[in-house]
Formats: sequence, C-alpha cells, structure tokens
Amino acid sequence: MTTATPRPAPVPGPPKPTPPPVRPTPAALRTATEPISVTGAQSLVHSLEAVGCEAVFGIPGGTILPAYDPLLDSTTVRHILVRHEQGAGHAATGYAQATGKVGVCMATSGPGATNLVTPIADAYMDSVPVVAITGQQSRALIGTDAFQEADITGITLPITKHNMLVTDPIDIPRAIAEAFHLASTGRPGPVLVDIPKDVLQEQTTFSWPPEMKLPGYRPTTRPHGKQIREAARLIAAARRPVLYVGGGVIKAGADAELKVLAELTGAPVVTTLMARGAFPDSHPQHLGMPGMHGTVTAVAAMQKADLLVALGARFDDRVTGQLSSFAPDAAIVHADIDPAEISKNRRADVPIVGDCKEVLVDLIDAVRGEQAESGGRTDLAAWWKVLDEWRETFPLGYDWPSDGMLSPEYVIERIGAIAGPDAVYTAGVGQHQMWAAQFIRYEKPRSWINSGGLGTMGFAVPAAMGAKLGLPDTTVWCIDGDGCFQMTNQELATCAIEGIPIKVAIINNGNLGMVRQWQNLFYSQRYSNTDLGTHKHRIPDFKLLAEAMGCVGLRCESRDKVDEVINQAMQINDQPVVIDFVVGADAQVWPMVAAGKSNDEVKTARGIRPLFDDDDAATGKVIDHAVIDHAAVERQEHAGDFGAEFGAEFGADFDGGTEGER
Ligand SMILES: Cc1cc2nc3c(=O)[nH]c(=O)nc-3n(C[C@H](O)[C@H](O)[C@H](O)COP(=O)(O)OP(=O)(O)OC[C@H]3O[C@@H](n4cnc5c(N)ncnc54)[C@H](O)[C@@H]3O)c2cc1C
Ligand SMILES: Cc1ncc(C[n+]2csc(CCOP(=O)(O)OP(=O)(O)O)c2C)c(N)n1
Ligand SMILES: [Mg+2]
Repeated sequence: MTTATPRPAPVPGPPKPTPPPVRPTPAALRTATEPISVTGAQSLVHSLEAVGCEAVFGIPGGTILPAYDPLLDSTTVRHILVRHEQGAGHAATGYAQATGKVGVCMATSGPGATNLVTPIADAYMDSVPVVAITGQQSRALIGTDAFQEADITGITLPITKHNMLVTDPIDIPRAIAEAFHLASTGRPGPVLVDIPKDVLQEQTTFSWPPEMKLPGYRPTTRPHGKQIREAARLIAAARRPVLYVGGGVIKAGADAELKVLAELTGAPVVTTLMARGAFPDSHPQHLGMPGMHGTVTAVAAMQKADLLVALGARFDDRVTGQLSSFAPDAAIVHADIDPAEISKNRRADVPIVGDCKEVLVDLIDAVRGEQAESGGRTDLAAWWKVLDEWRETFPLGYDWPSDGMLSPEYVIERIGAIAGPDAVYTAGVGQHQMWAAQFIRYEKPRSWINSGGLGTMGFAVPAAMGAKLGLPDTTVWCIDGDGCFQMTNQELATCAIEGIPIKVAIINNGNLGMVRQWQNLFYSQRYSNTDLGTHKHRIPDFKLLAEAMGCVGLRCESRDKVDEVINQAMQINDQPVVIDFVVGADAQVWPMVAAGKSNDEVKTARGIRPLFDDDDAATGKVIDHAVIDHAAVERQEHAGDFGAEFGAEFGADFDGGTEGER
C-alpha cells in the first residue's frame, strides 16, 4: 500500500454573474404562471426549474450553446461539466437509480448527441428514467448534412421510450413536461428532446404548467381484481412457490410490501441482478440471485418450483438459461407494468398488468383472504427442508489464488463489510460486477447500481458520480474492473473539480477478466487480446492516474493491508479516492450456467455439478451431494479445453445466448 501525494484543493472558478433581477423564482415557476416573454433557451431553463430538475450533466457546444447562457443564472439547476458525454448519460442514470428521480443529461448536436447513444441504450435496457436534451442544427439546415448534424431522433428511436424534435419554441415547456412525465411514469425509460439552435434563440412566451398532449398514453397501474384473486389462489395452493423479484419492485418502491407478502406466505425469494436490495440479503427467506451466476439454491429452486410469482422481472435469458427447460413444472404468475413483457419469453398462466406496489397491496389482501378461508397458510416445511439443504451444501464461496496474490472476491467482500448496507455500490461489467452482486450484502433498495441489460463497460465511475451527487451524505463505492475503468475514468477529473468524493476500488486482475474466463472455459485457454498489461507493465499506473485526476491514489497488493486501505479511503470525504487492488488473474465467477444451457446444468465450479434428480424436490428428498465430473476436470487441467463440457463450442456467444437458441 502506498499513500497519495498531497495535492492542493481545486481552485474555485470565478464567481457567477448576478442573476437578472426580473427572473421568476423556480418555486414560483412550479405553480401556475402568467405567460412571460423569453427566448427558447430561457424557456428551457425555466421548464427544467419548474419540473424540479436539480442537476444536469453535460458538455456545451455550438447548437446547445444558447441554452448554456441562461443556465448560468439558474439558482436551482446545477450543471455538472463532464469530460465525455457518455459520462453525462451514465451519471444521469446513476443519479436516477440512486434517488428515484429523473436524471438529466445534455449535449450538443452531432458528436455530442451520438456520444449519448450508449448511455441512452443502457438506460432503455434497464428501464431508467432519464431525459436527454440535445442541441440540433437550425431548422433551415436540417437535412442538409450541415456541420455537426446527426439525426439523433432517428438514431435513438429504438432505444428511447419516446423522443421528439421541437420545431417551435412555444412547445418547449410542453416538451420538457412530457419528457419528464414519460420518463418517470409507467415503465420508466429514457426520453430525448432535440432542440434546434434557432428554436433556442427565438423569442417566445413561457407559462407553466403546459398542457400535455399524450393521447393514448395511460399506463395501467391498477391490477385487475380477478387476476389478483386467481394469483392468490395459486399462491395458496402451491407447495413449491418462489417469488421471482425483479427491478420493477425497486422502481415501484414496493420493497416493504414485498416483505409483507413474503412473510405472509413463507415463500422463498430470489432477486435478479437488477433487484439486489429489493429484499434484504439477511432475510432467512432470501435465496440470493438467480441466473447465470446466481446461487445454486436460487437456480435450483426456480427449476423445481411449482409456482413462480414474477414481480417486475422480465424472464431475461441470463436468468432463464435455455428457455425450453426453464422451470418446467412451474405455473407462472407474471406481474409487470408493461403489458409487452407479459408472456414475451415465458407464457404466463396468470398475467397481471399493473404497478408492483399496487399489485402487492392487493395480493396481500387476497392471500390473507385465501388463508382465512383455508384456515392458515400452506405448509411449506418440505420445500424449505430441500432449500435449506441446498443452501448448506452449495453456499457461495471462493478459493484464494494459489500464487499468493489477493483474492478479488475477498477485497469486494471486505468493502461491503466495512462500508456496510447504508452505502451505495456501483459496478462496471465483468467478473468484478458478478462478485459485487454475490459478495456484498444488500439490505436496501437503490443501494446496488449496475448495468444489467446492456452490460456497458465504463458504467461504474460516472454512475457513482451521479449517485453521489444525488445522495451527497451517502458513501458511494464504485467497484470497477481494470478494463472498464479505462473506458470512463476521465470523470474522476469531474468528480475532483466539482467536489463529488466517490470511492473507487479497481479490481485489477490485469485482464478483461470475464472474457478471459470464457476463453479459459470455451476457447481452449487461448487468450486472444484479453491481457491489458495492467499487471505486466503497470500501464497505466492507476495510483498515479488517480493523482493526476485530482484524487487520492492508493494501492493494495496484500491481504493484511486490505482492511487498512479500505478504512483509509473511508476516512477521506473531501476528495475522490481510487484504490488499485492488484488481484490474482485466474479467479473465476462461480456458480455458472453456460449461455444457452439449461439451468439444470448449473456448475458450482469447473466440472462440479450438483445432482438434482427430477423427483427430489417434489418428494422432499434432500440432495446432499454433487457430481464431480473428473474426466472434465482432467480435460480442463491437461488439455485446457472445457468448452465441450458446456457445449459452448457450438456457438455460445460471449455477451449473448447461443445461435441455436435464438
Ligand atoms: C455479465 C452479466 C451477467 C449477468 N448475469 C446475471 C445473472 O446471473 N442473474 C441475473 O439475474 N441477471 C444477470 N444479468 C443481468 C441480466 O442481463 C438482466 O439485466 C436482468 O436479469 C434483468 O433483471 P429483471 O428481470 O429484474 O428486469 P429489469 O431489467 O430490472 O426490468 C424491470 C421489469 O420491471 C417492469 N417494471 C418497471 N417498473 C415497474 C413497476 N412500477 N411495476 C411493475 N413492473 C415494473 C419493467 O417493465 C421490466 O419488465 C447479467 C448481466 C451481465 C452484464
Ligand atoms: C463497451 C463494452 N465492450 C465490450 C464488452 C464485452 N465485455 C464484457 S466483460 C468484459 C471484460 C471487462 O474487463 P474488466 O473491466 O477488467 O473486468 P473483469 O471482468 O476483469 O472484472 C468485456 C470486454 C462490454 N460488455 N462492453
Ligand atoms: Mg479486469
């Protein structure tokens, strides 16, 4: 471990000019206002103030420049000047995921707008309420391949919940009101508002509130009573139920109701990668995360269930594995606010369209009714006997690297233990992300923020910046990979200058670790282009890089220093801190279900597969042993090819499923 070079605090910039005296106050704007004469740009800023926007992450440029001028006068909207628009977009997502409010990012036309494409797609996949505001070329130039012209509404059409090009400045308040409403209601998602430069410059009038024109947009939040009764009947009758909890429960703020239903029914709960924290990890009914890298118990419980109650979860391929063999005996109750999700991947026996909170409130009532009628809740003792045996036999765990290097899992576990459940954790994408999902104990919703659907490397640092801005009194840890960190670490400069003291733990395994794991398992240990040189050459030197960005830079390479360096970072609250944890390169994420394979093929480690007889769960017979495929282990050790074991050489594709499956 080394200590940081002391650096002078960032010099504050020049004082802001005094706002003009005749401006309406933001509070006044939030109530009804008489029309006032303004420019389109002023109308935009007034609108942002009126919807209660507190923070905008962005970078100015030619076409959005008119909007930056009145932004200087705003006393309530804080603009954070990021270093790359991708950082702005992920910061808006981090802010939204941490606070539950709408995150806002802003960019100029052309390259500024296209740099937002990845975070917009990311927010779309994870249903995050984000509003992106982009400058556009002036109206007369649109369609002429003008300087920095990009058809951003066309480009983002498939990755936004809605987008719009504003062609008349009078429409700006309505566009902003609608964007915030659409982003945050129903199934949340990103909305893009593209505004030509001359629309921002033109004189217009502003009044609030504008009339929203959204015919046909009426998300169903109230569930249908008949479906609720039917679901309650199935729950009461089930012998092997599982509550399959997804990100929608967090979006709905329904964690308290979920706990009531879980305890009322006594049913086991699994939380997807997007739902970690929706149900406390410490709760005895929690089986952990399902899916590709979920716990054996969560995966097996779903496979053997006779009823899955899916709440705001979307039967993602990382959870179901091979769809045709997923939870073969389970009836499905599927509650989601988006009707398009229901029966999309797996046919629902009881479809429920509605907001998870309202669904759960009604379901609790209906289940109570069922229980009153049948004289109590269903006895799930036989089911719990099986589940408890699985839990005991197949707990999450890890080995220490044989070469004496640090265990990445241990580092992450210690960060979670020291920072505790009140902290917020963000992650990049890869092995470190999975370990952060597995080895940090989440007790509260919105304490775990990651990129689940798109799997966007580079998400963690800017997302942590956004989360910390939204929750300044909360400790925010960014658990990042050495690969991911190199994609967006420039936002550390933003954090240092803007006074956003995040804590970054780089899990430096020298490699694009997750890809290397797949090369180890499926490509005969031929490590094509996954060595980052961060071990071999120490390029970049993350400690020096952190210091160059105005952060405290620390390094830790040994087990006995792990707690000390984490505690040291915990003491620093006036500057961002980066710790370069140099960890072993060979650790792998287990358990694992290979892409496209059946969840029945879950492996706890190389060649080690729990044995689940078809009748075991149904009969309550305990499964107390695993099958070690010695031949497979040997093949792996000697020939180095484990691919055949997973059948992955038949087209398992790294970030997707298998070709045959699609
Ligand atoms: C490397 C990698 C590995 C992964 N491995 C796993 C894994 O092992 N296990 C795993 O679980 N995931 C894994 N994922 C994540 C996976 O890709 C999906 O993102 C995730 O499983 C989807 O979670 P979800 O079903 O909770 O849906 P989300 O994406 O969170 O979607 C939420 C659902 O809730 C609905 N909804 C939103 N608001 C409401 C509301 N108010 N009321 C009702 N419904 C609402 C939405 O319409 C949507 O259908 C992995 C990702 C990566 C990058
Ligand atoms: C933008 C982007 N490019 C490529 C990938 C494919 N990918 C997934 S995980 C991964 C490796 C990540 O490496 P690192 O950040 O070091 O994390 P580790 O797996 O080593 O913990 C890659 C390249 C991706 N998900 N996103
Ligand atoms: Mg790595």
